[in-house]
Amino acid sequence: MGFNCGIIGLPNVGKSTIFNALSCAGAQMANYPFCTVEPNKGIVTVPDEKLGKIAELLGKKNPIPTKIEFIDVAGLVKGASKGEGLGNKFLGNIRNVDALIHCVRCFKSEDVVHVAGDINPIRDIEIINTELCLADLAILERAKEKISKLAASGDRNAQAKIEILKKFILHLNDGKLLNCFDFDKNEYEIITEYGLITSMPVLYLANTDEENFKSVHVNEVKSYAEKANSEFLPVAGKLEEEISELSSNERQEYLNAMGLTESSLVRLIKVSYKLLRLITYYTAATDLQAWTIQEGTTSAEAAGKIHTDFERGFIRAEVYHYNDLISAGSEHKIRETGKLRSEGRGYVVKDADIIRFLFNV
Ligand SMILES: Nc1nc2c(ncn2[C@@H]2O[C@H](COP(=O)(O)OP(=O)(O)O)[C@@H](O)[C@H]2O)c(=O)[nH]1
Ligand SMILES: [Mg+2]
Repeated sequence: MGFNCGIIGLPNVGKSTIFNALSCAGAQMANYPFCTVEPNKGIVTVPDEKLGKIAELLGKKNPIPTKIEFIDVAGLVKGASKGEGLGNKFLGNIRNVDALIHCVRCFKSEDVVHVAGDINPIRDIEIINTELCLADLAILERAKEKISKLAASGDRNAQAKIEILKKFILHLNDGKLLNCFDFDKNEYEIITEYGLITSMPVLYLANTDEENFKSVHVNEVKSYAEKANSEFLPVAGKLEEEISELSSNERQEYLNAMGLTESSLVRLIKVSYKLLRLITYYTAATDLQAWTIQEGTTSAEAAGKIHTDFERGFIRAEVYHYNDLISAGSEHKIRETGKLRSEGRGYVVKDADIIRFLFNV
């Protein structure tokens, strides 16, 4: 299972343009194929320089990279949480994603109508965030209502849960997203149970024309993201869409001329990785394969990502690090120099660990 990001924002801010740029760029780069599974859903291979190196040193053919899914969610409008537009359906769609890419319009264009009249990124962000808060509030109020009888009858669990729900409600009523709430373990369980949208990490993507990368509007989005402890990325959506349609030589020339070393596709994936606190580990017992997990995942949990049996029957993990492989030059040398470690189920997996799971089923 990979990770997925929903692209949200008001109508006409460039969501589909960016999705198209991603899918075209991916379709053209043999190394990072993008596969459109539904008109608004695409899966892209995560660029990974280490994978090729490992394949070379371990003598593995056709390594399997890890993937991220992007979903172009149709435009949210004011009142979406009350079912305006196609509101509820789309809010339902984004409950299942791991992170949100909030596309904000910073470009001016006489030809493209702005639903709220003029260019005002902070107002736009707040329209969307208010809808997301209202949608979560509705869920929390309903949840509270549902267990209130039980709590009134003296049920300790229900009472504790209601206290947590109330804290979340207070936080949201303050106009703040739950992703800046400092959860403890019990609170986190409730977040997961209800799939609360505002608890997801957000990347604010300022969509602008290339000459306006440092404009006042883009800077407003940047400071907003900083204050919200969120990631920020400026993208020239329309230009990227045009670039993605060029041949690969022309595209490289274009990027060079713009002083960019990598396409927005690669940048967006890298920022999404950071946003989601994702790391990659590798297995090579048969095929060489990259796996995506969140920081802090233990070896038994990581094994469970491959197969639930692996977690249940976990015995131990044989681990070495990518850097050790690079300096040793082969797995044989790794063993010889004692760099191969044996780790138990509680070992916290590091980025670029190469792991062999031993299990018993
Ligand atoms: N000038 C300019 N136009 C853009 C940019 N991004 C998107 N557009 C245009 O804005 C219109 C709406 O874009 P679209 O991606 O369909 O918006 P969506 O409703 O958010 O999916 C299209 O005509 C795009 O070509 C941009 O960065 N600059
Ligand atoms: Mg669209």
